Amino acid sequence: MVMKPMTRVFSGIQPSGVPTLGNYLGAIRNWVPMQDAHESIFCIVDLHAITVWQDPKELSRQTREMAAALIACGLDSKRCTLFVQSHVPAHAELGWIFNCVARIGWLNRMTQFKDKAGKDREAASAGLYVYPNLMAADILAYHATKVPVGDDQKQHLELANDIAQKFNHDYGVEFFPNIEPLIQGVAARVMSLRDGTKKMSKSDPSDQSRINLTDDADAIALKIRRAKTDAEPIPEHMAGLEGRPEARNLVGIMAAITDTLPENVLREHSGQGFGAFKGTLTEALVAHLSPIAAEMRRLLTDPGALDAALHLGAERANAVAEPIMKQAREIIGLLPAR
Ligand code: AQP
Repeated sequence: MVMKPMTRVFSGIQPSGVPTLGNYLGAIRNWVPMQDAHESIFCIVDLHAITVWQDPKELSRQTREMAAALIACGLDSKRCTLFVQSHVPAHAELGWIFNCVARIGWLNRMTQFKDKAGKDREAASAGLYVYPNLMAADILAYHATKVPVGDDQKQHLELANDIAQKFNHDYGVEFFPNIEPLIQGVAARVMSLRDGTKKMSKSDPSDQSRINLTDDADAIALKIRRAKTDAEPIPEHMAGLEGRPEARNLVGIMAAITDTLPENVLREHSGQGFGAFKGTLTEALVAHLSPIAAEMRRLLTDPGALDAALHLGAERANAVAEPIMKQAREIIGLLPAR
């Protein structure tokens, strides 16, 4: 038997809609090779999703759909621990403990809350405000030390480390480890097809703004055809994409989906108009994503099997988290339950 190195990786994704090409290129695709390089824990973070309103029927459907998407993309419940956040009580419990450790001043500095709460901050849920505390708990309940994150999540990881250090300091222990971001190669940040300055999001009200992993070839073709661009042709060099966020985005998607650098895409297509380029991009996307969508459809015909895989994942996750929680309760002085 091959012994895995001890590094424990944790990452999560919200079941707040159908996973998008952005989720795929920016996160899920990078998780697949981690399964063999690390002890990997991947979580469908439904408790995070409800920090904004989720229709109850849709939430449970989307949670299963997310599980199907992750498995269809290559996560294998034999090589990683894949489960739903609310199935493992440690997340909510440690999240509460961290609500009592984190300082309000720290949370006030979180830019994602400001972005997500928008102008009417008073009307945002308290859950959205303490979201980073729950995220810290997600990771630290497993003593995970590596977290694959995009740039937008770095601030939350720093906060998680502040929480871990304050906990250790206040209770005079060396209990929670330091977390390090796991920086991926070329970080793919996929932007909206309707506005190249906004990231592609599964909860964007416009379905035309994103490619869903469930989209068929016709839907992909239509969305790419309608994607915003400009009248200029594909430039020769990256400098020619300055001030052209939509053009840059389509070139970036082409590079990511064909596993090359944007510079190579420009070399191959420079001088071409976006009409022709969009045709080639559609072909590349359909070739890459169709097998994933087909596998998702197949997996979703057997919800019982998906639920069983998630149940097994939750048992495995709980087996790691519960001993850590037991020690955490002792450190804090919570009276053990009989
Ligand atoms: N557009 C994107 N480009 C690259 N990576 C992305 N991720 C999300 N959007 C893009 C990455 O996907 C992982 C899971 O994200 P999440 O579900 O936890 O939350 P999110 O980042 O807020 O993603 P969405 O799709 O925008 O969800 P909603 O609409 O619910 O807010 C993360 O690693 C993230 O970086």
